[in-house]
Order: sequence, then structure tokens, then C-alpha cells
Amino acid sequence: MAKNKFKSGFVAIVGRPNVGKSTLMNHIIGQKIAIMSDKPQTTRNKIHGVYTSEEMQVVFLDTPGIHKRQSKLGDYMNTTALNTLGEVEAVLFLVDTAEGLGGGDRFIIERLKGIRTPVILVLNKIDKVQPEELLPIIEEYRKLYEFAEIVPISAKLGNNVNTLLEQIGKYLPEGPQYYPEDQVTDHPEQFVCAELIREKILHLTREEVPHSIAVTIEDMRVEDNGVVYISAVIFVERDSQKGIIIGKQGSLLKEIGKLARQDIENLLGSKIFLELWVKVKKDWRNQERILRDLGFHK
Ligand code: GDP
Ligand code: MG
Ligand code: K
Repeated sequence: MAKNKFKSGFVAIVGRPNVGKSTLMNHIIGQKIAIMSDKPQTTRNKIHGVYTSEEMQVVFLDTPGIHKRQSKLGDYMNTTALNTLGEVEAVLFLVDTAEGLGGGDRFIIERLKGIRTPVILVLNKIDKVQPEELLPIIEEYRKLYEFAEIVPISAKLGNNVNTLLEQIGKYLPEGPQYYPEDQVTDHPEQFVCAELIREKILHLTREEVPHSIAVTIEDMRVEDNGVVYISAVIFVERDSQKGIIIGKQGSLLKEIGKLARQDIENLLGSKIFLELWVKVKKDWRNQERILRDLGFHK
């Protein structure tokens, strides 16, 4: 009997902030690539995570949230997200089942009406609802859009994630294995390192430092002794934010560096030396040139 042909393709994950997109990605990929945080919009660029099995390879794009206009960065993110959706084999539309259908979900559904790509509705966080609550919630969503599939899951616990992968497989064409099976991201390691540093800052500063920070890797090289040397700059908008990030006698910056270094060492599998700098760049979010410098271009 002929063996089934290998399938492959690209799949985008969309959903409003905090519905669990990064958690799902991490569960599937099994490695800390997509960045998690309780704060919305941690994932600013699209991150490719690659899932490979004997039958298929799925390249996931964790798209930045589609959301209302705030700044040029917001515009950029919206455009990138929408362009992505038209180019993939399927879209996973993740929602928070426990929170119910909100304005943010409706906004995304309106955008989805403009694309032809099949959309799989993924009802996440089912661990937070009673089974009998599920059907009425599904009905609410079905009234608004004709979903190709509807799959309830818990990304956190891993419930039903295999079913989701099977459903995704239905929409993939026959295709080659794009990436070696041990490769989980095609993103430059530098980007992932910068995101890990950003994640630590957001976690450690809580509400004090808003999303107006950016991290760039200025230098990354392997020293003769095998240690990877990384120099990173944290950009903030105001002097006060610089003070917060540095902390008393540099204590917070030290902590950021320590936590980021541990994650980056796990990721790269080698010892690293991490140097962090904090610089003030006023209103960087609205300066297109700086956005380009920071790598926000396509
Ligand atoms: P994103 O903004 O969509 O990427 O959301 P995250 O993946 O960062 O998740 C936001 C929060 O929801 C985190 O605190 C996660 O631990 C939590 N979360 C994600 N998936 C689940 C789930 O299936 N069940 C529960 N109870 N919490 C979840
Ligand atoms: Mg995320
Ligand atoms: K988040």
C-alpha cells in the first residue's frame, strides 16, 4: 500500500490579547519560542514555530493582534497580520471560552470576513468552563461566521491539542518538509533573544513600564572559549522609565539580565555573556525610521 504523502503548510494564529496564543504555540512546539506574558501584545512580530511529525510539517505564525489604531506601530502590526492571513493554508482563531464573545473578538471576525482562508475556531481555556456551557458559546460564534472547524481545547493543560493538530492537517496540501525536524523556529536567534529580554522586563516592572519599550541586539558572537557574547539595548521613551528599569543601584537590570540569560542559555544550549544597556528614545513608536532600525519592516 502506498504511503500517505507528506503534507506541509503555513498556519496563522490570531486572537485578541491573552486568549492563549503563545501558550498554545509553546505547547505544540514544546519549547519556549513564542513569548508569554499576562500583558497584552507581548508578541509584536510574527514568530514562526515549526511542528514536525511523520505525516506533516506545520509552520505557525503567531501574528500580532489585529487591533484598533493607536500609533504607526499599531498600523504596521495590523497590516502585517492581515497580509499574513491571506497567505496561509488555515487560520486558527483563538478565543477565551471563559470570558465569552467580546468586542475584540467581533473586531477580528469582521477582519476574517475579508479573507478566503479557512478559519478554525479554537475555543481555548475550556478548563475554566463547565461542559454544559460549551454548546451555547459555540452557537454564539457560529451565528457570526462560517468556521471551517470548531475545536475546544485547553492550551495550558494540553487538552484536545492533538485533535486540533489533526484538524489542521486536513487543510494542508501535499508538500515538502521546509525545515529540518529539529528546527523549531526560522526566526533569527537575535530576535528571539530580544523578545526574551522584553518579556522579563514586562514581567518584572508590571504596570510601571508600558509597552513603549523595545529591545535590540547590537552584537552577538561566539567567543573563542565557546561563550556567546550578547550586547542588547533596551529603548524606553522617558527618563523615568529608564530609572525604573535600572532599579536601585542597578538591581532590577541585574535581575532582568539574570532571568533573560537563563532562558537564552536554554534556548541556545550554550553559555552566554549578556550585556544590557538602557537608552531613552523619545516617542520611538511614532518614528518610522526608528521602527525600521528596530527591525519592524517586511
Ligand atoms: P496571548 O496573549 O494570546 O499570547 O496569551 P498567552 O499565551 O500569553 O496567555 C495569557 C494567559 O492565559 C496566561 O496567563 C496563560 O497561562 C493563560 N492561559 C492560556 N491558555 C490557557 C488555558 O487553556 N487555560 C487557562 N486556565 N489559562 C490559560
Ligand atoms: Mg502572545
Ligand atoms: K500576552
